[in-house]
Amino acid sequence: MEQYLNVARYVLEHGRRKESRTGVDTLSTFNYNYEIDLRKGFPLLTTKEISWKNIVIENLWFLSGSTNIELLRQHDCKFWEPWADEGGYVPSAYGNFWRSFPAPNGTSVQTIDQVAWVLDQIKNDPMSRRHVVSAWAPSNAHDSQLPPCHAFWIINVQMDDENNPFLCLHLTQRSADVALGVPYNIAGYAFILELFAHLTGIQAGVFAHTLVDAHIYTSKPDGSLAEYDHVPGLKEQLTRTPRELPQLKIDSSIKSLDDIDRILESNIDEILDTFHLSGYNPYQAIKFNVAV
Ligand code: UFP
Repeated sequence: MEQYLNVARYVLEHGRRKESRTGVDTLSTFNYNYEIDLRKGFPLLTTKEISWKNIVIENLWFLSGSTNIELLRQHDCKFWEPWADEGGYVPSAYGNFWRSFPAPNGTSVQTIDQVAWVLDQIKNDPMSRRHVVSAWAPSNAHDSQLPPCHAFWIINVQMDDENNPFLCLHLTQRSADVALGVPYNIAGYAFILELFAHLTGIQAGVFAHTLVDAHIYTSKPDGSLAEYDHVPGLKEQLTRTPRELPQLKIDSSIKSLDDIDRILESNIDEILDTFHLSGYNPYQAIKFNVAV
């Protein structure tokens, strides 16, 4: 996927050193945008191996609306371990905001299911420009340990040359760790877009990504914290030529959001049969340490 390598190349070239919350410095740039056309294949990075299982499990977990990482633990997905309390609870889990955003006092409902609403709107009023999902709740974000990074997304229907509709998704990501987070964020939202296309019967089209602060973690000028330096691994990745993208096929048994909850009860083989990825032939993984 050239688009990803271009982000990495751009931030390596133009990023300016900035201190970060984690104590590890970054090379940082502002406002990088790109698009990926899902009609050309599923954008799972081929220039290093990415765990498809983790992508599927994390995103199904988001869609389930859960705030407890028990399900991730069952499937050995460790993304949320640093952010969970002893009972496995995470207060900014995306799913809670997607599926049960707190409604203001005095409204007729207590919480708002943004995902169900958007799916319904796409079916009933596809050309609407209001298919928005926000995970940013100031009341939570202002004292959360990890407020949402991929905070705001919009589904939009466009028409192709034959006048057939196709479904697009634009994601605004406030903070983007190019080496570690971004490949998962691309694949995660491509997965959501493919799933929404499947559920609404409109072909999946373009995923567009705005990275507000795109950064690469790096060692201090004196060479310390070198274990968090992502520059060498990214340079290694830039020597690799992207391979053909894999294809995703979602099983016809997935017809509604309820089917997501049902499939999450199944074993991992059944889940990966239902969200079947074929033709994935990546280069070997590259180890990057997370700056927590
Ligand atoms: N980060 C991502 N993608 C994610 C996620 C986190 O890139 O999906 F959850 C990175 C961005 C940043 C850090 O390096 O995690 C969050 O730190 P902060 O809240 O200080 O921006």
